[in-house]
Amino acid sequence: MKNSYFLLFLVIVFSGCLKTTKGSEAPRIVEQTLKSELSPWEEDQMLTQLNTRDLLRRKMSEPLAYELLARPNIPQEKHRDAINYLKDINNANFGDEVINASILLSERGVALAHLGVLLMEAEELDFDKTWDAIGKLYTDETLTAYLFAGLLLSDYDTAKNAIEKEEDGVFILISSTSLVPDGEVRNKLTNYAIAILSDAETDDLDILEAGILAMKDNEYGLDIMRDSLMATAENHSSINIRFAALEALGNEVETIEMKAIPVMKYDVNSFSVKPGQPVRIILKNEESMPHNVVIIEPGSFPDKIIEELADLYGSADASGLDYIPQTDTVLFHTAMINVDESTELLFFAPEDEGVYPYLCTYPGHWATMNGIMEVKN
Ligand SMILES: [Cu+2]
Repeated sequence: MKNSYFLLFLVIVFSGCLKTTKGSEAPRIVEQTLKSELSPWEEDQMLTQLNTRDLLRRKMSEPLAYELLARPNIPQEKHRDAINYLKDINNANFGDEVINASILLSERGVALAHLGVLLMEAEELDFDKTWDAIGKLYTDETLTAYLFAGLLLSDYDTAKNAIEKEEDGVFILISSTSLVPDGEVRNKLTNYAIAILSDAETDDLDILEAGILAMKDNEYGLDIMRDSLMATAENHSSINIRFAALEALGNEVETIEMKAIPVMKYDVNSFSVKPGQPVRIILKNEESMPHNVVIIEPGSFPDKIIEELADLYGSADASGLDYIPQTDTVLFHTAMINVDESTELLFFAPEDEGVYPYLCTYPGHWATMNGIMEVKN
């Protein structure tokens, strides 16, 4: 009995709510119908449907400014115009406005790296506001990196101290180097990265990679880093890092793009490299079965490798080993990849000149899937 009283009470309250809502909304609807212009919401909808050319022809307005900023593939000066317009109507400064727009547009789920580029033009960013924005926009990694870079540009010491306290602080600081425009702050960051990278004890792959990347477009940093990069290229335990260091030094890595194609064939049946040369093989599987590329000792194709494969195929762990014989015959090999997958193999070519055969070791494939890598000066 008590329950039904309560229900009745709810019904009365609820219908009361309905009435109030209706009452308060009715005049607004009339107001909008009377206006001949589009409502901001209607204008938004209309703008999102316009192609870029038509968009660029329109007179600037608040909705147009946001629509321009939401599209990465328009000229940067248009993005700048949009920020300047918003900055004037909101009475804010340029940097604040880039941050405001970023937060607003992040709700649309678009990548906003192009706004990060604009951020580098701001004279000064407010520390707390920017730090707060980093917390809100952290899922957009590139934009976040720019926000950190913007903080460093505004107040290097304060920003550096704050960033160093973060878990990935060193990584963030080094990554920022390539984002910051040339100048005093970029030099400071470069020196910071050099100090970290020259430290023999640094073996954090992410930091090394970020550092090498930071130096890539930075002649000043590259000059100073040359020795240190060379040592990295020669000695690092990760071949990825060694290759990254070599590429940062401008050394040529020989890249071979190879496809597995129907029926059980490679599209590349021979290539040549220099002794000791860094080689990258990119294998794409456009065939209908799993495939790999296995480079073997000169003279071991076909008899020796076929014998080793026959032994392997009979063993229980053959597929677990990706059909790679665990012998000295095998020099380098890619992973076994499935249909539509691709993989990358990095290695330094043997120092000895010669003809090095390669083949696919998936059972039954060697006869049609083979080729030669010639090593010669
Ligand atoms: Cu195969």
